[in-house]
Amino acid sequence: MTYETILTETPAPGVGLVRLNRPAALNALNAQITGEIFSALESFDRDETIGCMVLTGSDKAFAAGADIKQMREASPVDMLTDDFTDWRRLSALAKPVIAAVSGWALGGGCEMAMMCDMIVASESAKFGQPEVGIGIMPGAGGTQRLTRAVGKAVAMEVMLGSRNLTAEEAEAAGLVNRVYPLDSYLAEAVALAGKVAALPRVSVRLIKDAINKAEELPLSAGLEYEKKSFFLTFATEDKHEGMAAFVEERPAQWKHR
Ligand code: CO8
Repeated sequence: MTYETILTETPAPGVGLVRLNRPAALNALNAQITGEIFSALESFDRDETIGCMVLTGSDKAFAAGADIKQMREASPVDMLTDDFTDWRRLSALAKPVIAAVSGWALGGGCEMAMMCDMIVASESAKFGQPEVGIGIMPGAGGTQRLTRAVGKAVAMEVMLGSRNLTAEEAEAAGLVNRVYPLDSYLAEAVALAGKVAALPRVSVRLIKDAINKAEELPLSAGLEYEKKSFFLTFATEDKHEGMAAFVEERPAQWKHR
């Protein structure tokens, strides 16, 4: 498939990388770019050679938010019916996605990073939800995911106090996994994705799913959900291989089945 606003590559074994490529608009998000991002990630998700994805932008901007120039004339019905506002396709991916964020991650850009499973940031990354400044509010999870990640006090300040979180602050607040210098953050994100891709994929998939359920379920239901998934891992070939390899003191050869 040919894309116009993103680039795709496989920079390491098992790793699929999607790079936003609208530099003139600081990777502002519209229907075309989000559609292409979702399609490319879904295609890696279906690809048996891929075990983990990386979503990145440029050093200057992961994404500076939804495209304000295109939203300017939009009606509520336009927003409701436009594919651009349905980001469930990103949350529905079975394989983990690591956001490699540098520069601006604002509005929908911050929300897209938070929809990923881990965030690796460069020291120059800035996370913010400035929608109130253009007379709207976050609409793709900002009030919910940022609040869960960093707590009410910081979330209020970000959304109502025009405060952007630096990479260091975002890491301290629990929004970001790791911060690296500008010249190495992407390589580090790819290396992390490579490590995840080398793990037995049925377990990886079930773990991702169960952790995401922890955001939504009460503890007793979450524990029950986890236990059922745990039992399911005992049906995999990789469970037999992993335990045999441990006992025989040799590296496991995963079949991802
Ligand atoms: N939309 C459209 N164009 C943009 C955007 C954007 N969000 N951000 C930057 N651009 C454009 C600029 O207009 C400029 O274009 P041009 O060269 O043609 O004038 C170019 O990118 C470079 O930008 P700047 O010259 O402004 O660069 P600076 O380095 O001076 O500033 C900033 C960088 C601070 C990032 C600044 O561009 C800015 O404030 N951008 C807007 C940030 C913003 O408000 N984001 C939130 C948008 S609203 C949103 O994301 C809602 C999401 C809802 C999702 C809903 C799903 C249900």
